[in-house]
Order: sequence, then C-alpha cells, then structure tokens
Amino acid sequence: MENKKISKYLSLILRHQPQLINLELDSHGWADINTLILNTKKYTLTPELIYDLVRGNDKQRFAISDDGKKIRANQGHSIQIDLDLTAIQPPKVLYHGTASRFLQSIHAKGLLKGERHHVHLTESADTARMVGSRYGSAVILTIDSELMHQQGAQFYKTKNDVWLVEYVPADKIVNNDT
Ligand code: HQG
Repeated sequence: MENKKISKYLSLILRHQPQLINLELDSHGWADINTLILNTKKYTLTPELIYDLVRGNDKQRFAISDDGKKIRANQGHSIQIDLDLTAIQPPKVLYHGTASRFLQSIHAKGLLKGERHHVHLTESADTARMVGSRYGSAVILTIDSELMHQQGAQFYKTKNDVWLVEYVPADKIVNNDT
C-alpha cells in the first residue's frame, strides 16, 4: 500500500510537477536519485526502496539509469521531455480503454492526448479494460493502427509496452466493446 502511494508520488513528480520539490529533470526526463531523496519530505526514501519499487512496479512505470544514479518515468508525462523513442510499425490493431461517458465526444473529435504527450494505446484488451475502468464503465476501443500507419501516423512503443500516437481520428476506431 505504502509502495503504491510512493509510486503515485513519483509519477506526480517525474511526469508532471518536479518543481513541487525543486527537482530538475534533464531534457530526457532523468532526475538525480540523491536529490530526489533529499528533497522529498513526504516520505522517507532510500536508494534501496526506490530500486525495489522500480523493479516491482506492476506497470514498470519507471527506469533507473545504467549507472544507478538517475530515475525517470517511462511514459505519461505532461511536461515536455524527449523519451528517445523511435517510430516503429504498430501491430494491425491496438486498443484504447476509456469510459462509456466519453464515447460521444470521442466519436465526434477522435482520441485526444489531453494533458499528456500522446494518446496511450495497448496491445492488450485486458489492460485497456483496466485503464478504462479508472474513469467509469469501461469500453474498449479497437483502433486500426495499420491503416493509420499506412497513412503516415507515427507510433512509438515505450519500455513498458505502452503504444503512443499523437492523435486517433474517429474513423480509425473500428469497434467499441464493453
Ligand atoms: C479520454 C495509465 C472525451 C481518454 C494508463 C481517457 C495509460 C476523451 C481520458 C495512461 C477524448 C484521458 C494514460 C475525447 C480521449 N473526448 N474524452 N475526444 N479523447 N478521451 O489518464 O489513456 O497508471 O490522460 O479515453 O495505463 O486513460 O498512469 O489517459 O479516458 O497508459 O502509469 O480522456 O495512464 O498509466 O485520460 O491513461 P488519461 P489514459 P499509469
């Protein structure tokens, strides 16, 4: 439970508001672990606790640098950073989990990235269901990623297997499943 709270805290700091604790992220999103520990008053962090949490995190949300000194979030940022991702060919279809109350707007406007850098997609319908259920009654959208790619959309895959794309037009949503 405590680890979950700390993971949420790290997501907040490393994806959205490093300034809350006066932490600097470099242009690739890396933060110095010692500074993170020193500047965190809310929790008593240690390098071991951070390494354990990164290793055990259910969605592999964070990465530690090769020298063990830095940490960053693998995805989900609202601040502008370069995740060093290379565009690759997506599978035929990808899924997006959302809540039924958003459907009307999604079918009118397409999938928008909102506060984040990208729209988040997944190869797993189960993951999509879990993501969608955070906001209400889950709906799984099937996206024709192959056609989008053929038409020039760039897809990226993060270290923790989240697929990212700038925008999904409504006509590329080929199925809604509950
Ligand atoms: C919806 C979690 C109305 C969209 C997950 C979603 C993910 C629209 C919500 C990651 C819309 C945005 C991201 C439109 C999109 N009209 N609603 N036109 N277009 N939406 O949290 O994808 O646990 O920013 O369907 O696993 O839910 O944080 O995005 O419901 O990878 O590591 O607007 O967060 O990862 O919500 O989740 P979010 P998301 P973590």
